[in-house]
Amino acid sequence: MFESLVKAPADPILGLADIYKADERVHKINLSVGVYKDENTVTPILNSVKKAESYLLENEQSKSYLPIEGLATFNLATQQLILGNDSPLIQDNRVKTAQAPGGTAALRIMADFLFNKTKTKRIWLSQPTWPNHRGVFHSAGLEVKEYRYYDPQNHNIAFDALLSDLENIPEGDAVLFHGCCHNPTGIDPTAEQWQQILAVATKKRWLPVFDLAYQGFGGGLEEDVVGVRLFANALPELLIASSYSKNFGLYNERVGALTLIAENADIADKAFSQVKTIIRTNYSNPPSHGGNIVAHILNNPELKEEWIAELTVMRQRIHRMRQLFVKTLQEKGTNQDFSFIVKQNGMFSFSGLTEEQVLTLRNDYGIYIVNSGRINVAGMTLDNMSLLCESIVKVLAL
Ligand code: PLP
Ligand code: TYF
Repeated sequence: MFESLVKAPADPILGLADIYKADERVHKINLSVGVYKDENTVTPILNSVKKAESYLLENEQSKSYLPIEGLATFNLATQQLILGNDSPLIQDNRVKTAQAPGGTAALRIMADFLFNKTKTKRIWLSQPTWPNHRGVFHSAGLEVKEYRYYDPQNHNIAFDALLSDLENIPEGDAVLFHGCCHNPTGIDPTAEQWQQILAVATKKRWLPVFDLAYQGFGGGLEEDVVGVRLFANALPELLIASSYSKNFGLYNERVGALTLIAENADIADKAFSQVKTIIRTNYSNPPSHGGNIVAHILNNPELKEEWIAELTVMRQRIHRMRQLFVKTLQEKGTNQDFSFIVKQNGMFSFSGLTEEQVLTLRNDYGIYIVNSGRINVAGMTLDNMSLLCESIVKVLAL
């Protein structure tokens, strides 16, 4: 039966990691996969995480199953982090959260819930978006369409095109937004633009859903959820898939959450019972370790403060690298204006490099960038910056 299968294409991002690993050049630079790296190109375990882990090692009593929806302390802390400690939505029991194995699984639960339990059969994604979005929603059965998002000429959001596309989306369809740090462009709507998008959602009655994978990597923990909170407080219903992979550095522990907001407590309760049937027939219940780490940190004021400080260090390092990158490109003699890179949010920069230039950088210089021209700024360091910029300037001049 299996002999007729053809090989599936490698993931455009994860596939590059394998090629990078096999590259024997000593000066190779990895700016592809979206993983934070420190000044020594190491993806560190946060001190707050280490402390939570040693606490768990001492105090964990059992490895029995978690509930289908995961740890209650994790789920409440997640709601508070996204919606605010004093959110009336939480007080009114309109919010339900299920701990999930990463943001990806949260997105997949969202997709299965929409397709199997609601009348939504179509979802609209930004053009461009994280490549796995299409796969996840398509696999669940949803028809996947795109709305315009990016203006490559001005390196900015194509706001008029975006609004005009959103105006034409039928009632009942779902529309996915990146809560912050849009992957791959690094460009988010302003608070004013979120207001305008919300006005269209309200008028057209399509369902906004959020992917929040980088809270704390843009402006800060509060700043990065301005859009999500605006929508949550104004609309009767919302779904949010969030991830702790980046902001806690817990990539391989697989820790994320699906949060559902409904019009009242009764609807929330019923809808969430359907979410739980989806989880039950998929992975049954989430892994405990990562969720316990996050819950322990978020519910312990001292550790939470330490985590916020560590998150701030990561965010600020990326911002410094953005500035240094633009400055060094200039020093190496580029005649192009790259100042837009400083204004982008999060780990990524949409550089404007063409696929041909990206391939030349990979083949001739050992510099690994995603084919779309997306650069992981967190892969830059004081040590590799000069070689990186010199190589880019050479390739730009070809
Ligand atoms: N959504 C976006 C936009 C991402 O960039 C990522 C990971 O990079 C995810 C979701 C998935 O996160 P996780 O690793 O928690 O599954
Ligand atoms: O955008 C990135 O670089 C990361 C990498 O299932 C990634 O999202 C790719 C696939 C995946 C998880 C992470």
